[in-house]
Amino acid sequence: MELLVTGGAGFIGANFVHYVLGHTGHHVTVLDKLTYAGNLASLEGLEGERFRFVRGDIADAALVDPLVAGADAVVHYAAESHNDNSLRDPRPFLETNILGTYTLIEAARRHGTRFHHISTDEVYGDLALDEPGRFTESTPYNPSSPYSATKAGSDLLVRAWVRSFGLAATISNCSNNYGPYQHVEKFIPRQITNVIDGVRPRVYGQGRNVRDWIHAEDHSSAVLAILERGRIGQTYLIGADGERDNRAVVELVLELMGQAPDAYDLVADRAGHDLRYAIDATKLRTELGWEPQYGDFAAGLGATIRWYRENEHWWRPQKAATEARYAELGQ
Ligand code: NAD
Ligand code: TDX
Repeated sequence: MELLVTGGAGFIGANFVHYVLGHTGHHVTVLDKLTYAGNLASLEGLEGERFRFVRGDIADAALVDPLVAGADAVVHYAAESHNDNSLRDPRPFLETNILGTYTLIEAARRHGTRFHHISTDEVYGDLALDEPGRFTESTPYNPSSPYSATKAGSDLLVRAWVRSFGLAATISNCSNNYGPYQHVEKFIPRQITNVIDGVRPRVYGQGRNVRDWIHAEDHSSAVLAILERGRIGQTYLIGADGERDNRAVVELVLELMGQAPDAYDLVADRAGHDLRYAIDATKLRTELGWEPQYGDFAAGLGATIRWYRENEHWWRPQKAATEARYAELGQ
């Protein structure tokens, strides 16, 4: 297959590109605007017969149209992805997540191109800490932040294009990813790189918020399974039973990096901070036979810490500016 991967210079998109080139014979074209979050270094050395990179905006219809026409399938990762940024300036989230997705599905509809839309569990809002249930494909949408509201909007556009225009699309909603190539604005890489810099990790509020962690490579294998074997028009939730609160995660980072487990600070909370996300991935597991490979979180986190230690040239250019933005918010 000829795959058009949007946002392939970002964290999860880059992991997917490496995964596809390593595990299949598919060809990949990445379309990425290279915003502050995109990093060509994540795709270094891939240029060749099976891979090419195109710089551009997914909301640019004239650029998008021939790329979608030439692809057998579009895998749509490109997004503004950081909740904290969406609280400060929501506009780019509407432009990329809503108008960008609209531009892509219009092109896919014109050319009859298979479309897979990448989304998040945050579209479902949050759960109470003691709630026994988890998110399923039939949980009602209830997003909390400008980021998750625009992701929810993009999901609903894709669903409408399936129903109204017969778009050959699938959707996946995944839980929090960790692994190599993640921007230092995000929780786990921020704390790893803080410790490398001799700075104490910073945890929002009381640190009792729960996230359901999955390794980015397990996300990639799930997306590939849905792309190759998923039923058109269906949504699949992706998660690997990795619920942990933020304190537990940061304490494990500190322990794995040889620091005292209480060597972190509690700082100002995020506005509207979702309490807990949790995914029930039964449909993906039973229908498509998908299984995660990174069952051991401590081992996956240890490998991620090693990656950040060994790839300082990759993250160092973003670190100071990212911390300066957080400092303005007291975070
Ligand atoms: P990221 O911020 O690391 O990467 C986003 C990429 O999209 C960047 O390379 C950026 O340059 C590109 N981009 C942004 N706007 C663009 C535009 N207008 N045109 C073209 N390219 C543009 O994000 P990520 O964490 O890798 O997330 C990727 C996708 O996965 C997003 O759709 C996100 O909602 C979803 N997701 C993320 C997580 C997570 O834990 N990070 C979990 C579930 C779902
Ligand atoms: O310094 C920090 N301290 C802290 O306590 C940061 C950056 C975050 N946090 C908390 C907030 C969250 O409870 O850690 C948790 C994870 O934060 P983020 O890495 O910002 O992720 P989150 O807001 O959960 O959203 C992520 O998962 C779902 C991705 O950024 C989204 O793109 C994805 O949709």
